[in-house]
Amino acid sequence: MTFQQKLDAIVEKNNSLLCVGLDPEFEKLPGHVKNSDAPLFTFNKSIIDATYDFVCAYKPNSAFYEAEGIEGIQQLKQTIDYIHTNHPDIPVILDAKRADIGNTNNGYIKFAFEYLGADALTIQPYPGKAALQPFLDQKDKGIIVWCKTSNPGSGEFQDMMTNEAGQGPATTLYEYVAKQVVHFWNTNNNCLLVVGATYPEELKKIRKIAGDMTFLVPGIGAQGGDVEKTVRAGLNSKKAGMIVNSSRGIIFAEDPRKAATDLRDEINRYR
Ligand code: OMP
Repeated sequence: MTFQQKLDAIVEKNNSLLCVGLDPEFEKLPGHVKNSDAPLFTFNKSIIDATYDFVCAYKPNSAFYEAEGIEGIQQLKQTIDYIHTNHPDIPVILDAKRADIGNTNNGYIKFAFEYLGADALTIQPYPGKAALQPFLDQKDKGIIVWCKTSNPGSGEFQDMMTNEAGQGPATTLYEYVAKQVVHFWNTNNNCLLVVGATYPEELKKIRKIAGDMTFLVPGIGAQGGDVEKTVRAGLNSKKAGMIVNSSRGIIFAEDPRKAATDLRDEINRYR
């Protein structure tokens, strides 16, 4: 089963485009959790147990686990194993934003897919298709390419005008990335694009380029993205095609189950 097939099935089953980001920043964990044997995993387990019937994916961001050294990595694996064992129909996106020269990428692939068992991985486009081919060759995995990111300074490079290497009219770099991925990188039908919820106008433009391709859309919740504008701008022709991520807005809410239900339902209102 491919990542997209797994995603489509759970979107339907849970009637959800919501992805909960498992970003357990140690300093923010409740005191009793901090003192437990495996604090990151203990915290994640409580979030997963509270939200599994309202999500279409979980997205652990590797940074919060790497920060805790070897024990953090072990708990990242424990978290992914827990999801696969207890909720095998929910895909796990490893958010690690990898990319390097060709053979080095094989190390990232082994870590993300063989060791951790992730279903999808975020990557950077900067090295170009030829270098990133080892990722693109992972037919059953989701390869999620950074296109227009949610951060306030994302325009520094991404909004630069380019003339597509002299081949066409000037366009922004993020649109060029979208076109390359859609037309040349996606030969295995396993590519997705990252588009920040904080840029609904750009999201609309990228949707026009990308047809029905699925987008990972972070920036709802703590980063202030507008749910209605985001959903209306990003849906594909099947009223889906988005994995809408919220991390801090759900996991550090007073009642994560209610926060997840409310956001799932709010997203569905605009579908
Ligand atoms: P919250 O702001 O807490 O909802 O977390 C957002 C998550 O999505 C973090 O793990 C970010 O690293 C990630 N993210 C963005 O916030 N913006 C982007 O443009 C891309 C990502 C990502 O690739 O997931």
